[in-house]
Amino acid sequence: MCKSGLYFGDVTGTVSIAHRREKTMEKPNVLVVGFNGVGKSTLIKTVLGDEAMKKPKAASSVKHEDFRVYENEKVPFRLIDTVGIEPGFLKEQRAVKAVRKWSGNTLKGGKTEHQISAIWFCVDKYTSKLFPKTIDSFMDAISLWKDVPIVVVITQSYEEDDVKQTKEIVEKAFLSKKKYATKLTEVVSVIAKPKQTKEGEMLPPMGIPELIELTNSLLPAGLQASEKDMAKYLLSRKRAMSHAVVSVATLAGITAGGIAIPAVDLMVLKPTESLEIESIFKIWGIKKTKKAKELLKLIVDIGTVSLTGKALVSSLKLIPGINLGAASVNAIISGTIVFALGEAAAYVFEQIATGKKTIDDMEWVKKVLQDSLSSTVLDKVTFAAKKLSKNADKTEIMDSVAQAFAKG
Ligand SMILES: Nc1nc2c(ncn2[C@@H]2O[C@H](COP(=O)(O)OP(=O)(O)OP(=O)(O)O)[C@@H](O)[C@H]2O)c(=O)[nH]1
Ligand SMILES: [Mg+2]
Repeated sequence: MCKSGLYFGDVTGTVSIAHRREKTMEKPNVLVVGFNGVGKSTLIKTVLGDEAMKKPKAASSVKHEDFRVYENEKVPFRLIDTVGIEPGFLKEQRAVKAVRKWSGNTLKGGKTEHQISAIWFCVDKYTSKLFPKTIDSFMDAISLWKDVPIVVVITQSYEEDDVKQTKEIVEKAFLSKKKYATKLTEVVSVIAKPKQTKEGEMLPPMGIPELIELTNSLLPAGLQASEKDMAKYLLSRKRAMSHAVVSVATLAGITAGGIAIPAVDLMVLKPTESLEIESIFKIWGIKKTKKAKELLKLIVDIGTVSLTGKALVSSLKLIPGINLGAASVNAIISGTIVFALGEAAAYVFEQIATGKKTIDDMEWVKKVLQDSLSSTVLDKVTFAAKKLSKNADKTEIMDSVAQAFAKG
């Protein structure tokens, strides 16, 4: 089996309970609301995956420019993405009104397919300041759904202090009235997409598996996914999040290494690789013990010593049909190594997190890393180099590297 194939797409071969159930019972819906630009759509994409975003389920009989319903077969709930509030609050009311109509119409007919089972209220550190002023109007808008639990999702939770402050503001607003307080189920914080700060720090996605599990636990008992199905799905999400980190790091590697010198010194990639490995490690939730720190160090060290830019450049020169400048060649090599290392690390962390391997088995770790770096890297570099045109920019280089790995 091709190792890189493990990291693309979802867990296959599972006929999930969610899927089987779908034929007989409609899935509950989770309404996602919040101010303009807080990250609702980004969050939904991370929870359900890219594929689900391509085909929103049509909301029949009402205008649905105001909201979209997304689902994927493995998640036991649908997510309703609304258009966020702009100053003045009118738009939000319109979106929620439209959902209310969609939901209410079928309820009257005795059907439950458009029931709302939970609400995610998204805020970020900026918009939380407006929250105390708008909570009445928001609670009024959702008043149709009386006993529906509300989960406040603090989006783009990069700084601990900001999260704490946001949480306090939100909780205070909910506690201001008893009927609001009883609805607030939990305040969770998430990062839906990796972010690289100006200081070069990398912030990996976080809180997503927890939010999915929490929401599952809020669904009516008969509609919840089983623990086993849930665990499988969360695994696939962690892979997707690791992959997102690998992409961001690869682009950083392409930038750092893409310089016009005869052969890139791969040591320039070390800071990027360290951040990449550390970020992926966080996604997998392995305890940061002394042993784990050794593991991280080992991975980064192997990443920087198993290959040399010089050897790769010379091998590439022997292959006919490649006519690229030095900067492009170095960029491809750098990107490929950061990519390969990240994917291999994600594989290692997954094996450890799922108990298939122990953190003590450093020999195995070395072997996995050396295998993915030594034999395959030249193949991938060659593949990517052949695809590129002479004046390719960073994004094109990134795409060609990603394609080299996607081909298996
Ligand atoms: N790096 C990073 N960027 C994010 C995250 N969440 C949102 N963004 C960015 O913030 C911007 C707004 O995000 P959207 O998901 O479109 O926000 P929205 O709430 O759907 O906005 P409206 O649909 O206009 O109400 C986009 O550029 C996103 O890429 C995150 O967790 N990490
Ligand atoms: Mg949106």
